Amino acid sequence: DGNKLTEVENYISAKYPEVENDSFFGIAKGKNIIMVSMESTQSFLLNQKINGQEITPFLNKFAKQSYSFPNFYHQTGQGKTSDAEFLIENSLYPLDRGAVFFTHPNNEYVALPELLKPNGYYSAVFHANNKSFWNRDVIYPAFGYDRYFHNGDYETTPETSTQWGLKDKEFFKQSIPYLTSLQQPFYTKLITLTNHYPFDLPEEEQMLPPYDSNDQTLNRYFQTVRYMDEALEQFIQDLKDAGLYDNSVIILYGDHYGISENHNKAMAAYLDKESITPFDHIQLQRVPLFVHIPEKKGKVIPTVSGEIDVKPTILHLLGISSNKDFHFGQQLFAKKREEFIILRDDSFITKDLIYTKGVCYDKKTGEETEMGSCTPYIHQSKAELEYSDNIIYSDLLRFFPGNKYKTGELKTDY
Ligand code: GP9
Ligand code: MN
Repeated sequence: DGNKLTEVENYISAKYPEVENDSFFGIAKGKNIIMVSMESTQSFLLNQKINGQEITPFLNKFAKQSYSFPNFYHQTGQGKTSDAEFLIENSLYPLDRGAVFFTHPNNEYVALPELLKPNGYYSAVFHANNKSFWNRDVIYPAFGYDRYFHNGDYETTPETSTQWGLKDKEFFKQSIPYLTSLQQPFYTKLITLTNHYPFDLPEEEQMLPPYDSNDQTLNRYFQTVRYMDEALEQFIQDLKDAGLYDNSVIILYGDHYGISENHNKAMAAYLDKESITPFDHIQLQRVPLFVHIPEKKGKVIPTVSGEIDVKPTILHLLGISSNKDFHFGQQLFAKKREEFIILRDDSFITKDLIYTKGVCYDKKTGEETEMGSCTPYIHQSKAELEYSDNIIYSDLLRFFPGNKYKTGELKTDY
């Protein structure tokens, strides 16, 4: 079985033969990592107005001070938020059905919290919902998390919560004292909740004039997105006040779409299109990714990228060599990236092509193009997803030499 892992490793090194030592390697060595999972946040919201008002004024500002990736795609399946976490911390694909958080929590993983341990990093995750939601309390120890702050650690009243748990403003506020008390350097992840379907928010907390379409879901979505935007603004200010802003890399990412295909009619009207084609649908799967690095001005990096790329990127910034790691993604600052992102439903995106539902599209025009251009990528995406699935189904990372800890050894009492 160890041979099966070697086969995957050979595939990966053939895919990215270039070992690059660009100027970003180690640029944030020893800094804290503060990552925020932005619930259901899609890129189409950025730099847009409704009724003359910006939807995400803070994110738009923050993007300009960060490295931002306008062609970053979510790659999640039915495991939604948990799939995004899985992709980002393991650089493996989630499964094509079910949630890997539930089906394979006892596997050996080489996840970020565990990888950073030998470099002195303490790790913690913050999420004000039941600790067992998505089986998080069972799988986080396998990722190497030292501490999981869950709803038992937060004070919640009916006024400060929605059906999903604590509202984001209160969540961030109560997280700050925990965050400041952690041993540094730390690796942390905060998971927001308010911008979750059905996007409920009391009227007095709605800060945008109501959007007026006949799709109430879309109308409410704009309100909860703006609420999250304000919560993030306050959080970043609190990080500055706590002295954490200047010694932390801050990473904000959208976990997956918020507006499903059931709302294509309203989305088409909003985007001023006749309809949402399968091509448009794929382009709507872009979610924000902002990476703020202390003392760096940042810039827009349009490379085609996805959640699978975040783990190698973090290791790269911290100056940790990639041969200690196992990942399918490619770090985002590489000059020669292979622009090829595979979605969990077999769709893929390259620099020039989009393939979905059996049709090959020219990315520039959105028109159908001859299948021949897509064929080699179709084969490769099938193979790559299968390699990743095999790793999960056969628990192949048991054989990875860089795997320092057995899952059982990492068990922490939360
Ligand atoms: C639940 C939250 C939302 O704890 O992470 O999960 P989702 O439904 O978006 O996967
Ligand atoms: Mn989610």
